[in-house]
This record gives sequence, structure tokens and C-alpha cells, in this order.
Amino acid sequence: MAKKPVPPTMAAPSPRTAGQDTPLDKGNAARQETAKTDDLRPDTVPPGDVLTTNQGVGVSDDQNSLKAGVRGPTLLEDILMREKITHFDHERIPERVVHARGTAAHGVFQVYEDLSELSCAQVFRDPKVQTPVFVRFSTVAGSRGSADTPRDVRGFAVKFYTQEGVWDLVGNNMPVFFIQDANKFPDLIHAVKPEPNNEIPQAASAHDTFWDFVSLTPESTHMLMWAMSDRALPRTLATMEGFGVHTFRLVDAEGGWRFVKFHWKPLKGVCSMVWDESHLLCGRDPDFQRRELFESIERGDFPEWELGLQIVEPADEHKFDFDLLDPTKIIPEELVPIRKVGKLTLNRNPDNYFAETEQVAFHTGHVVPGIDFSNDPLLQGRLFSYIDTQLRRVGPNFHELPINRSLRPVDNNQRDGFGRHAINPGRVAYFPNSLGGGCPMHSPASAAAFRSVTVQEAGAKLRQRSDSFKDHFSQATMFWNSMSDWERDHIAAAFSFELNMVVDQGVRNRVMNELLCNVSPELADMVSAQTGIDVAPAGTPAAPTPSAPTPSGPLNPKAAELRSPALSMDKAPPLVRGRKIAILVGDGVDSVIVKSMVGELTKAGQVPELIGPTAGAVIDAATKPLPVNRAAPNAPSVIYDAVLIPPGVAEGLAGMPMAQRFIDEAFRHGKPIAAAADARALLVKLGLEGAEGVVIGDGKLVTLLLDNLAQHRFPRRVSNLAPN
Ligand code: HDE
Repeated sequence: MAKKPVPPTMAAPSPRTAGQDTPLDKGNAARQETAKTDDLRPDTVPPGDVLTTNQGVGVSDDQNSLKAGVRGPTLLEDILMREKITHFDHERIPERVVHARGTAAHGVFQVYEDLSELSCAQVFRDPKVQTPVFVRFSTVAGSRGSADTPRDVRGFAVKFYTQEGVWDLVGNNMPVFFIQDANKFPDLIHAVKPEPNNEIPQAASAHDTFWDFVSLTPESTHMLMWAMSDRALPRTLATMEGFGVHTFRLVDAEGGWRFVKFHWKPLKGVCSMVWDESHLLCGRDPDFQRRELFESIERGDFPEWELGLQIVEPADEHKFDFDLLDPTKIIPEELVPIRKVGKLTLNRNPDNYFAETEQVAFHTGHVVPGIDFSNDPLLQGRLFSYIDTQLRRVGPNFHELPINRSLRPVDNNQRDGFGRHAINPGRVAYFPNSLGGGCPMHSPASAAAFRSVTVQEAGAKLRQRSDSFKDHFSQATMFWNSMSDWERDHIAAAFSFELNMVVDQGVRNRVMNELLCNVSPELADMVSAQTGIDVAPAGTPAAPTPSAPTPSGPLNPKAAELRSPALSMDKAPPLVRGRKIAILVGDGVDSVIVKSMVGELTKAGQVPELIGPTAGAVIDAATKPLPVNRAAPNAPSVIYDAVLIPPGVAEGLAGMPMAQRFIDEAFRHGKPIAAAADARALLVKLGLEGAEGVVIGDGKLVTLLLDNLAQHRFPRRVSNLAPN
């Protein structure tokens, strides 16, 4: 393509152009260097030696404002104080309407093999290329200062900085959504956010307005099953799945296309917490998940996911008993297998939360050649919403901010606006033109450029949902059918907790009789027993209510037989690494054994921490100090994944109620516990001896603990896991 001549004075490489020719393949992911790192470097400003104003003028005194006399009034003339305070007053940008609380990391994505038969996108074509990514995880309902671990959907938004422009895959950790039409999104969010009269409750769906809305929106039932399951309580961000949710299209070089659903499969497995634990964490360590992500990356234990694709040929679009365009439905893995095509590795923490994690601006409409949209009405609405929200939140030049800018140089005739960085020389800012040599021109036919797929669309102009979107319950039933016993217990307990927080009797009845009864009589009975809400006898007409926006469809007669074993989390995680093990120590501990335990656990990729009665050190059996990592009052059991009681400490622990509570809490949360033989009496006293996942003895204690850790948890130990 003919390039506009650049005047010599402009030719010095700018940060923007510096990244242009940098090969994206930088070798091993562990090096943590990518073309995006190079691109960000010139904007990364380490602190200097001398304090200046924003105009680069040296500051002689940053301790005192300018006054008329030492006890006199402050002068308007104080340009130093006014600049500083004015900037401070403007430090915030509006928090995201949803997904306000988030945390992020840099990394790379690499495909395993050339997928050009599916997509011409460069990110999918070349297995040698490591595409830099920035991934932001979030909760949905809470505000920016809320906690990490409430029951909620998690955002899983991935920005790929490809050589052909930026691709954003803005997904969640659940594969379906509450609503089918984008027009209902403001209603859903108004209902789940704190109630508008008193701004209560924060980051919680357990209140009347949420359940009122969903009780009148039967299409939300399938998503409610996910949201009330332990999927809404991921243990860490590295142990949750991600989903693109909507059906998209992959497009090949000839313009041929196929439907696709995107999946992220965590290599650390899909692991959750129990609800009481997540509740306690909200108070004891509200930053638990962001801290865990940050620390694991710092110590080189990089979270990894495989990208999975479910491909559906256009000819097969109508062969399912649900509509591929309906975002309240999954394609069960058993019907269309997931092909693992590449790996995402997060290997570098951001340098600055605001500049990167807060200012990153995702948009479902940021796609590259080779990826296109489907007609899913929720996706179509998102295509409007995200650019609009970024304009409001970050401004019209959000694409120029370092974290958002494309590695491929941007060249177009868009101009000006708040905070414009680019200095576009010349007088031509329009197309077509002759005065600028016709530049920038259309991409030549041979080059990668976004071209929408050619598909026939015809239809009457109407506001109506397709009949193929009407079955709101079959997949909710399939989800229930696919759960193990303890997963069902947890789901029923979660529905019950939420409905017991709902005051309005009409809302409670409607959820029971118009949603849950249509999912499973077993679920309805379990919730009824825990809430006191009566299950209406079959055939009882529903109480008069405002009618639901779409009539719920007839129950699929085969729904009771639907099952998708892949949906259950009741399986051992493939990779157990980076788990935090609490080693309880006290005076008299056998430090030789403790050190060897620490060594063994570290070698196995786990993170042991010694917890003592106070910070500092304990005195070991040989009267030598053994430094501890944390003091017991500052080390709640909920931040650990397992407990180890080494020899020589049982007597001390027996006199410490706090230690016993620690062990008991870990037990109730299903965590593996291993204790030296001299702690047997303590475990007997706590009623834990002989329980699943509890080992007592002196030989191979760490090996036994690791074996149990390989199962993540022992959820069947305790039936009542609701918050208490
Ligand atoms: Fe979003 N969503 N959303 N959403 N969403 C936003 O964009 C919206 C939906 C998701 O870490 C907003 O930058 C509409 C589904 C994530 O920065 C906003 C609809 C899924 C994030 C918005 C949906 C998502 C957002 C708020 C219904 C899963 C956080 C701030 C049509 C596939 C991205 C912002 C980040 C953020 C609108 C539904 C995921 C207002 C209108 C379905 C992960 O534009």
C-alpha cells in the first residue's frame, strides 16, 4: 500500500511505532516479554530524583502552602498547591456500571496448530506466535470497593493484542446469561444492584428486587441454577472456567464461516469454595482473589487456561432442540465436543492499577478479521453498549491509552476529542482525498481487513422473540440432573438462603412455583423444606401477577432425562499447584521436621506458611527460634487450602481456642487436614478423627496430605454449609 510521505522531522520512532516491527514471538512465556511489554515501556515512568510540577518546573517546598504571613490566609496565587489539589480532585473516572471490581494481569496466548481451516485470524493461524494479552477478571454486582468473594458471576475479559488489531473476548465464568434480549439488561442490573432507596445490599443478589425481577423473567432460570451453584464461588481466579457465552462466527480466508462457542478451561481445574467460607473471606480478606492472582504470578506460578472451540457447521444450525442464538442455552459438550486449540498464560502483573486495570476498555465489537458475530440479540445489544460505556467512562480517545492501544499502527481520519495524544500532521482528515495522496486507503483485497460475512437476512420489522427461545426450563433441569449429591445440596441451600432474605411473600411464592417447580420437584421440595414456602399442588393457578414478558414454553417432555456430566465440578482438578498450606506451630515444635515439610510442600509446588501464636518466631524443641510467616490472629483459616499440624505443638494448640476454631473451620469447609500422631487427642476432642480427608500419623504426613489435596475438598463431610 502506498504510504503517505512523513516529513523528516516526524520520522523519529515514537513509542507507538516502536512496537510495530517487534516480532510477537518472543520465546518462552516465562520471559514475560512481549511486543505489548515493549509498547508499554516508554509510557512506564519510574519515579525520578527531583519533584516537579506537571509543567516540569522544580518544586522547592511540597510541605507548606503559600500564605500571607505564617499564620495568615492561603493565597490564590499558590500555583503549586492549586495544581496538586486540582489534579487530586480529578483522580477518579466513573466506575464501571457493572463489573466495577476487577483485577487483571498480562500474558500471552498461543495456538497449538495452524487453524486457518477455521479462521483467517492471525492469532489462530500461526502456532509460533505468542499474542500478548491483558485479562481482567471481575465480579458483576459490587462496586469497586466491594469484596472479591460474594456469590456472583465473574467477568473474564481477554484483550488480545494481535498483529491485525485488538480482539476482545469479553466473557464470564458461566456459559449462559439471565436474559435473552439486550433491552432487558438495565432492568436486570437495576434489580440486582443495591436497592435505590437505601443502597442496600452491597454485592448481593439476596434481596427482594432481584428475585422479583427474575421471578417474572423465566428465561433467567437456567442462569439462576449456575448462579446458585458453587460456580458463583470460585476458589481462585485461576480455578474458574471462562465462556464467550454467545455464539460467534469464525471466518476463513475465502469468506466461508462456521458458528463457534469459546471456552476457557483452567489447567488448575474448576474448584470452588463453600459458601460460608466465601462469606467469611468477604470480611477477613476482601482482596483474597486479587492477592492470590498477584502473588501466584510474582512467584512464577502462572495461571493457565486452554482455549476450547465448539464448532457448528452452518448446515447444522437447526439440528438442536434449542436455538444457537439464545444466550440462555449451552451446547452440551457431549453433543459438540470442545476442541482445545491453544493456551493462555498469565505471566506479568500490571505496574499500575489505574493506568491498566481501571482504564482498560473492552468492547465486544473489537474483533479482528476471521472473527464475526451471530444474530444473538444479547450480543447485538452489547455491540452498542460497550463503545458507549467507554466513551462515557474513559473518553473518545480511550483507544490511545497505552493499555488499550493496538500494536498495529492506527491510521484513519478520526480526529480530536478530550485527551487526544496523536498529533496528526497535514490538512487532510477525510476520505476520499487527493490532497493526501488518497491515504490512508482501503486495505487491498489481499490484505487482512475486517469484512463482515455475507449472509442473507430478511424479515418483517417487529418486536418479538423467536418461538425457538421459549423453552426456559429444559437446560435448567439438565443442569440439576447433572449435579452430584453435594452440588445439589449446595444449590438448594443457596436458593434457600437467598429466598429467606426475600421479604415479599408473592415473590417467594413465584420463584418457587413458577421457576423451581418447573426445574425439578426434588429441588422445589428441598428449598421448600428450608424456606417454608409451600409448593402449590399441581394445577393450582398462579397468584395474579404482572405477566412475564414472554410466556414460558411448555416443558420439554424429555427434560427429566437430559444430562451433561461435563457440568459437574465433582472431579479431581488436573493440576493442584499453588495451594496454601497452614502449618500450625508453637513453642516446642520439632523444627527439623517442620523445615523438611516446608521443603517437601514447596517442591510439590505448594505454598506452605508457618502460623505462630504471634508474629516473629516460636522457640523450637531445641530452644532455637523458628521464624513464622504470620500471627494466628491475622491468619484466618479461610485463606488456606489445607492444615498441617507438625509434631510437638498439640499441647500448645489444646490450650488455644483460636487454634481449635481454625482447625474446626477448615474441617467444616472440607479442607484436607494432616496431623502428627501426638495431635490425635486434639483431633479426637474436636470430633475429626477418622473423617474423610483427615490423616493422623508420623510417617509420610506430607505425602498423605498432598494425596488428599489432589481432590481439592471433601464436601460430603458436612451437610450444612450455608453461612453461619
Ligand atoms: Fe457486559 N457490560 N453487558 N456482559 N460485561 C460491561 O462495559 C452489557 C454481558 C462483561 O473487565 C460494561 O466496560 C450489556 C454478558 C464483562 O472491563 C457495559 C449486556 C457478558 C465486563 C456492559 C451485557 C458480559 C462487562 C460495563 C446485555 C458475558 C467487564 C463497563 C446485552 C458474556 C469488562 C464496561 C471489564 C462490562 C454492558 C451482558 C461480560 C455497561 C448491555 C452476556 C466481563 O458496557
